[in-house]
Amino acid sequence: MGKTLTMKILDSHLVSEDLENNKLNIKIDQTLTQDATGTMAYLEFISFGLDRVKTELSVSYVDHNTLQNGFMNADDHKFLQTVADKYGIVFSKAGNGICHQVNLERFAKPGRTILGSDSHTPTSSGVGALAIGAGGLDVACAMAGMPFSIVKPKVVGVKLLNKLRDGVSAKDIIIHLIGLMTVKGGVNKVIEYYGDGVKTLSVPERATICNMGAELGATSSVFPSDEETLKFLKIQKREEDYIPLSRDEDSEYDENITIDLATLEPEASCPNSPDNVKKISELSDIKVDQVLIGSCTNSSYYDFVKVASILKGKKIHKDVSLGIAPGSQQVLQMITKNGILDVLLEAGARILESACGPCIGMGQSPATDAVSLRTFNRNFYGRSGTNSAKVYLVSPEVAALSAVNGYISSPLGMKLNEFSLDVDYPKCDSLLYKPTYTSEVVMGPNIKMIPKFEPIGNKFEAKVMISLEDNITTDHIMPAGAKVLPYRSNIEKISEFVFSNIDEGFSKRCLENKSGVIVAKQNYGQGSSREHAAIAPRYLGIKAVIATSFARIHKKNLINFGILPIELDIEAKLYDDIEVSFDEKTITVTNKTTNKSYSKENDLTEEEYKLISVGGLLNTF
Ligand code: MIC
Ligand code: SF4
Repeated sequence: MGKTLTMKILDSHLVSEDLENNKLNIKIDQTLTQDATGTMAYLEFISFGLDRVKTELSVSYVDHNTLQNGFMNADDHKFLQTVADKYGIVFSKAGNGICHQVNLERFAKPGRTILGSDSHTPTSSGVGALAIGAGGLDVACAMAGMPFSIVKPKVVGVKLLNKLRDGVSAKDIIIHLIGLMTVKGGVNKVIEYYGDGVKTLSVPERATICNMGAELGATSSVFPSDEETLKFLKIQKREEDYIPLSRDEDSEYDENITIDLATLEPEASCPNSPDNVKKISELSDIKVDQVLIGSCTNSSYYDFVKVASILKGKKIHKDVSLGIAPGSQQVLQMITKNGILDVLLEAGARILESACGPCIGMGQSPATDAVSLRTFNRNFYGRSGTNSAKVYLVSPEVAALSAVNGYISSPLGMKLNEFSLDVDYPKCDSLLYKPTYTSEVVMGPNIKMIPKFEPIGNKFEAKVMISLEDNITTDHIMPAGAKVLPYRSNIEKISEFVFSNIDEGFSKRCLENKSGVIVAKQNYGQGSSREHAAIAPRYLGIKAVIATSFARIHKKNLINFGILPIELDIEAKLYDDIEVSFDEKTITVTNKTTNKSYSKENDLTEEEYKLISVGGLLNTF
């Protein structure tokens, strides 16, 4: 039997295989970081004592926190720039664009492994790379030349048939798939696309699909490298990076899904979860207050061609605020040169910086109870900065048409070809800096070294500090947004905000009790890769998270920082007294308040057990 594309890339990067635990250790060719996770990742890298990175390419982007309200963000940027220069990392300055968009344009290569400290790193898989999101410490280890360990993924083959109809978008393909598979359906799986429909999708469309594969909890997504990939690399003036790559015809998938593109219609992820999917036709009487077009999911030139085709000669509805953030300098230059920017301005759009911006709650928070249509990838509770807002995730086409009409509208059947895709793609390097290995690292006062954590021990007592339901996101655990992001390099300060959107007293309660556990149900820790969602609770004295199941990246982050993830479905309320004891073989959890005991086989690998025993990965260096 032949191989899937996923297994071809994994096999060509295999360093070792842990058959007993079903894990693969793979070589990482390229890494990327962004500012909000990068400061931690580089503090960790520096603590290894190496003099330069050992990857083929590492890139440090500044795109998340560019508000600079106070000295903190700008200090972070300076730190990142000097670290990059000293240790051999390419630096992408604030203003150059969103990490995933720029990485796709400038660096991602077919057949390469890319590890990024951001959950949407798989965007780069749109060119046939295998790009994976991870916590900062895992990326720091990869920069130090260490292999990255993953659960050997199940490969889901998604067969795409036929061609999308006019007005239906790549975004609708992935929203549809998330509706089918749910936000936990992709955990420890790679989603591999194949079939005749693949060749009808350009690289930016494939990147949109791979990007939002993160919302399935998938390890990654992947497309073949074919004629379309070559075309994309040619227009990006890096044809030499092309290699053809595809699955063997006789390869078989662990799971199979077929999507007939010709039958899809525009869809939306409704509040507050990407898998709460409905057809746009079912939502068409909903009045819209805000429309935002951008983010790493939909901010390519390709997207703006569609948007401008809809907005040409039109004005947005008077009750709608339309914000547009081009994904990169390149996209901004192109829409400027090709007349698209004029169309957007004449329609009444507000042009935002090429950065994550409102996607991570950095500005543009909607009004109380407002309906906000966004071309982004996450609509988790509170993420927009307004807890009562209703955020719908939609395609750029739906967003633009709805901005004009003032209510959710379907573009099905609209021909959107007012502007050409066949234009020059400028190579924008003015905000990209190659390392000179000469800088000294500059560390402002808000950048604090990571606290040292003691091991939790093999037997401990703790109180339940919070008891939660299914699908708790890292946005619940460690909110982002304009108020909190400035403290991403300061664990003590950021820990004040843990669970603050849903439980204001959490951090104070933890500090008073000193030893705590978190109890939750399915898919705990879905969403972002931010390791702060593990480090800050650890700082507050959390020793274990007891959940029915965990999201991949977050589980690893917990272990990396010495918190024990226990996969158990237990009944427990706030302040219940819990006793945990574990060895290599068994874990026992006793709820002393209710007198119930739960026991299970310890499913940590030897390596993970060792990390918990010593208090986390940083204590091993
Ligand atoms: C996100 O989309 O939630 C982020 C912000 O990009 C995160 C990273 C972070 O929290 O810094 C992610 O997706 O990993
Ligand atoms: Fe930035 Fe949003 Fe993409 Fe995260 S999802 S990288 S915040 S644009």
